[in-house]
Amino acid sequence: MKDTVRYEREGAVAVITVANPPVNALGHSVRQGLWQAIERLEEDDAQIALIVGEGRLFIGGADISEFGKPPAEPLLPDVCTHIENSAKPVIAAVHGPALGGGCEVALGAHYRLAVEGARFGFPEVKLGLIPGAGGTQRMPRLTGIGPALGMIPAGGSVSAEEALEIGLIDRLSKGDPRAAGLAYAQELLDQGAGPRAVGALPRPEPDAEAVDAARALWQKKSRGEVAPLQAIEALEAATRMDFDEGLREERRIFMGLMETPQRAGLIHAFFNDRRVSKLPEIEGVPPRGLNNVGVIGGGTMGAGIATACLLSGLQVTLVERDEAAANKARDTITANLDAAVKRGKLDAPKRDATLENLAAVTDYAGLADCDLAIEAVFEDMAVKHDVFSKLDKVMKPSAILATNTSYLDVNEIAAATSRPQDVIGLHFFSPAHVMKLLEVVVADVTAPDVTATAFALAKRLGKIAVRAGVCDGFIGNRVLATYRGAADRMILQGASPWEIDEAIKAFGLPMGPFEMSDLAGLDIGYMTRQRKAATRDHRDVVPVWANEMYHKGWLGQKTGQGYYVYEGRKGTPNQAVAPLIEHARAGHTQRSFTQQEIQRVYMAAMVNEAAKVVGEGIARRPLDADVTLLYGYGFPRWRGGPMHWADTVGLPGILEDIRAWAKTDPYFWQPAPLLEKLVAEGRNFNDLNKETAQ
Ligand code: 3H9
Repeated sequence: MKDTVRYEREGAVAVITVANPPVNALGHSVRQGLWQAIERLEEDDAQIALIVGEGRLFIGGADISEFGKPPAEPLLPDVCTHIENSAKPVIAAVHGPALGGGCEVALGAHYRLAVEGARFGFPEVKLGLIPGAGGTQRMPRLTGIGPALGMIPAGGSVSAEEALEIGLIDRLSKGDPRAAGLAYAQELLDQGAGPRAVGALPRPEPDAEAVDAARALWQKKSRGEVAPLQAIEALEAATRMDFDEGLREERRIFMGLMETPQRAGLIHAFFNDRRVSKLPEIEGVPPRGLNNVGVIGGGTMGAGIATACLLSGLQVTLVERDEAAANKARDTITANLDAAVKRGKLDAPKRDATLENLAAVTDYAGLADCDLAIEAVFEDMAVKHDVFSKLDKVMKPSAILATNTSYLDVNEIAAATSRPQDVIGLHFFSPAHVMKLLEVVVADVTAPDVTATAFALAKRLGKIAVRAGVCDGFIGNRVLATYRGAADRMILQGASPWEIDEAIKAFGLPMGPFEMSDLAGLDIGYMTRQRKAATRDHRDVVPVWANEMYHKGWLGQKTGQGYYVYEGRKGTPNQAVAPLIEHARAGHTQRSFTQQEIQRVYMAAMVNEAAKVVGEGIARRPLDADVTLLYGYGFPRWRGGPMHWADTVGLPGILEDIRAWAKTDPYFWQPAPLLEKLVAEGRNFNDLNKETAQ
């Protein structure tokens, strides 16, 4: 077994170092090492112990990759209790993050010191769990229930300074945690300080009002996610149970959550966030240098992209067609940055300094020094060709030329230049400085270092990049078009837009498709239908009622009515839409739909199209589709993503549904060949993820 915990003596102090890179996760060998270190402490003549983490951080938590496997002893709660029961005092000296089980190890110690830059957090709910090694019982004993209710159900964290303020730690220091810890140990020895168990502290005062408020908040916020509410139950238990009983209650809830599909979905999402950028084609390929970014077009999208780049410290040159448009773009960017100041993401002096990195110009010549140009102009191939031929003339030879198109053929755009290998799609989602997803659209001859640079840019911008191939809509919008199509078909068969929205929200999405239309504007959908009109198959369903709504000027939130009538942002169903739908239903057999039926149809359409996207190589792996839907389309993270969800419910059942529906609508319900293949082979999407794992 790896030697992941070291025990060394520094005079009277036993220094216990957790050394399990990259994040000192508390895997089996670390738990065993910590257990043995405490045993050894009892046996030798050291008078006090100091626990530190090696590398960038103290301890990143339990080893998530062990979840779902049979637990191996010693279990983490027992390790923490073992530390707490030590007859000699134990100090935890924390630097960097102490998360989840890492925070719990620190709470098992008798004294806690943190150096500047340390953070204490309980991210367990983000994995569908609650702290399971005493965190819900020890934290409120130190801080009172209030701060614990603020942090644990939210999966939040506090800085070292805040931790000191709320009583989570005893001391704040600077510099090297080992040196600071040794000095603290000497002080404690000089004082003759003994062990001081957090578990021996009195129960925290009950606070029914705070508990009720937290329950109400998380019932509203969690949209079907169970862990935050369960965390509140465990914290409430701390106020009325003795420590040991509270620990058992915490364990009971923790083990119950461990068995849930939500835990599996969230952990799938956790690892996918990291796997999505691991692609053989860019492994070991150094990205090109990136300091100056050009943005062409200063509309909502261009200004958002410029804001995102500025916020990550890049120099930005924005090109608009005239002075007035350039000034307007600057105003939009300033407003975006002001909003960031209001949200506390930026302070005013930093905003002013950031704005100094922006040049808004009217001449493409201003882009000559840029390392990357991102075009965000009108979605029309002729316009794009014009922009790219201008970029080709002015940009330096090593520069990357990117388009933010959301559906146009990137190969065709690249063909307008003399350097198609330097052209790539960077599909941002609106608002571009807020939304986390970036689809990196790799064209036929895009050079690997251009793709590597796109992934490096996403990382710098704090975004999640997904590689996509070229097709209409790439991964996300192509899948969206299909499940939207399924929703329109259900309308013709008798479901109302409001029933569909309710069913989709009950599944866990923040919005249904028709609320989404209202938010985006019905003109967007109308324009897309116009664009596709020439190539549309006669069997495609056209939502004629939506065309009528467009012609009536019911464009959604921006005009005060669409599928809903709005007072502020709150909408109530717009009954005036019903007769338009009724008219469109002529000739279609009507039936009623339950919420489950709506969800089944909608999800099958999503999964089937995503399977086509993977089968055609537009998405490299099922996990790429999962990440896209999670970060760009509000798919509930606790369901892991549509492909993970499909694996959970079983691919044969989904295929069976699709085949049954194909009997009456063979055009829309064409099973994805990949789905058929996987079912025939008795495999699932995750098997495919594993096959492509490196
Ligand atoms: C828990 O503690 C439960 C307990 O209450 C009770 C138990 C009984 N385990 O993110 P990075 C991997 S629940 C296993 O890129 P960074 C990660 O996959 C746990 N592996 O680094 C990646 O692998 P690869 C509560 C983990 O510097 C590599 O480490 N804790 C774990 O950007 C580097 O990760 C959490 O939820 C883990 N716990 O950020 C903390 N963590 O290189 C989760 C990471 O093969 N972790 N890996 O792709 C984090 O938030 C960040 O990793 C951290 C470092 C902030 C620590």
